[in-house]
Amino acid sequence: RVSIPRHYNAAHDLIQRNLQAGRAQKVAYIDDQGSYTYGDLAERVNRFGNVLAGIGLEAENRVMLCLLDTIDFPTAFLGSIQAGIVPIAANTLLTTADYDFMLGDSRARALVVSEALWPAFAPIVAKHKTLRHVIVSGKDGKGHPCLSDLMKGVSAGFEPAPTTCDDFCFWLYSSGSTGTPKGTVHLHSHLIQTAELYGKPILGIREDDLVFSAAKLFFAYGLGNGLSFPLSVGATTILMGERPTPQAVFQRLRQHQPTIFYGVPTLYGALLASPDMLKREEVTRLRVCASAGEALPADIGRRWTETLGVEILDGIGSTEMLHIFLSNRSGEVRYGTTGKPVPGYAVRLIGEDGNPVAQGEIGELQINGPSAAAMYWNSREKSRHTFMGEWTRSGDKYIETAEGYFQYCGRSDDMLKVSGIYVSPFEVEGALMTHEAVLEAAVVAHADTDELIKPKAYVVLKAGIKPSDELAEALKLHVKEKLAPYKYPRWLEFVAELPKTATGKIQRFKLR
Ligand code: 3SK
Repeated sequence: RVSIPRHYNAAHDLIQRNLQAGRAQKVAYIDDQGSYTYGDLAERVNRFGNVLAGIGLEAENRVMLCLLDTIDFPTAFLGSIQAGIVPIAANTLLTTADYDFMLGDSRARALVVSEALWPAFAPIVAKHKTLRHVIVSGKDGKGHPCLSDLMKGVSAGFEPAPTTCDDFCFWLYSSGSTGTPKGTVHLHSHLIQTAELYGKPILGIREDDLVFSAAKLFFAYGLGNGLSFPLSVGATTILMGERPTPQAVFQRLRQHQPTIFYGVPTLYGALLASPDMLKREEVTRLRVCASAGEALPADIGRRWTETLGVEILDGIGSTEMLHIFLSNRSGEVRYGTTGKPVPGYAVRLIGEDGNPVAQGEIGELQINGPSAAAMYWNSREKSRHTFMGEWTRSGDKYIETAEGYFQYCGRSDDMLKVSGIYVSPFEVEGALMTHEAVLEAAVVAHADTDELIKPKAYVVLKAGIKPSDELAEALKLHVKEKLAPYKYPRWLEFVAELPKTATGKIQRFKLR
C-alpha cells in the first residue's frame, strides 16, 4: 500500500511532480492537433480551474465531461480536480437517453462536450435545471462558449483546492445487468495508487516511455493508461480523437513508434486479421503491450507475440477498482489466463455458500485494495451489495490453477463484455421489443471465430410475420439506432419460442 499524505490533491500532485523534476519543457501529450509540454499542461489546467471559478462553480460541484481524446480531456479532468470540482468522465459512445439519465442523476452544474458529440446533448440540456453551463470543446460552440476562448480570457495562475486524500475526486459511470448506470465515486488517492501498484511495477512504465492507448480516456482502463500512469513518471502520451479502427491505430504506431501500447482483445484480433498488420521491423521501439476489458483469447496473444516479438500483458480491472488488480507479468506470461494478483491487491474466490472455494474450483472474484471506489452515487442498495467493507465484488467467475494463475470463467450475472464495454442483455432485448414485428427476444453472449464475445439475439416474431434475412438486418439496424451502436446483436436467429422456467423467466443458459 502506498502512503499518501492527508492533505493531497491528485491533479496538483500529477502536475507538480513533473515541474519539480524539471520537465516543464518535456512533451506530455501529442494529440491530433499538436504537442503540449508539461509546462503547457500545467498552464492549461490552471486556466481551466479559473474558467470554472469564473462561471461560479465551487469545490464539490460536479462537471460532466463528454470529450474525445484530445488535450482538452486532461485539461478539463485535471483542471476540475485541482479546483476540488468533481469531473464525471462520460462514455462518448452513448445515446441521448443515457446522457439524459446521467445529467439528472449527477446534477452536474456544467457540461464540457466535444463539438462532434454535441448533437446527443442538444435535445436535453435545457430541461436539466441543475445544469447551468455548457462549454464546447471545438471551433463552433453551437450557441455556447468555446473552451479555447474562455481559457484565453483567464489567468494562468491557480491555487489548488485544499482537498484531502479521502475527498471525492471524480466519477465514472459503470453499467449493471439491470437498472440504470451507477456513478462510481473515486477519491483523490486512487489515481496515484493504481500508478504505483500496477503502472510502475507491472507495466514498468518510466520517464522515457512514449505511450499510446487505443482505449479512450473516459474508460477507467484508458484513464490510467493515458493519464495517471504516464503523468506519474513524466512519460509522453499520444492521444487519438477518432475511433480505434485498425487503420487509425496502425497509423499512430507507425508514425510515433510508441514503447507501450494498450488495447482490448477485440482490437488485437482486428489488427492481426488486417492485411495491413505491422511487421516486427516496423515497431522496433515497442517494449510492452497491455490488454484488459475482456479475457484475451490465448491464440490472439500467441500470434501477436510471434508476429512482433512483444508480449501482451493481459489483466483484469474494473471501474469500481479503477484499474488492473490481476495481471500477467513480463517474462511470466501465460496466455489464456489473467495472471496473478497485482501486489497491493488481495483477491479471493467465493463460492455460492459465501465461503472461499477450494483451489481449482470456480468462485466469484472479490478484491481488496486501496483504489476501491467509495460508493455508487444515489444507489445505497447496489453500493452495499458491491462494496462490502474491505472487499469489493467483481461479478466475474474465476478459477485458480495449481501454479497460482487465474483463469476467467464468465460472469456471475447475465452481463456481456463487448470490446471491453459492458452490455446488458435486457437493454438490447428491450430495444428489439420496440420493433413492431417482435413479440419476444432474448440476448446472450456468443463467441466469434476469434473467441471474442458479441451479443446474439433470439427473436420470436408476432403472429403472421414471416422471418427473412431482410427482417433480421432491419432488426439489427433498429437496435443500432436505439442504443449505443456497439450493443447491436451481430447474429439474429428467429425461433418459434424461447426456453422459459415454469414462472416465465427466460432460460438464457439454454440459449447460450
Ligand atoms: O475491464 C477491465 O479489465 C478494466 C481494466 C482496467 C480498468 C477498468 C476496467 C473496467
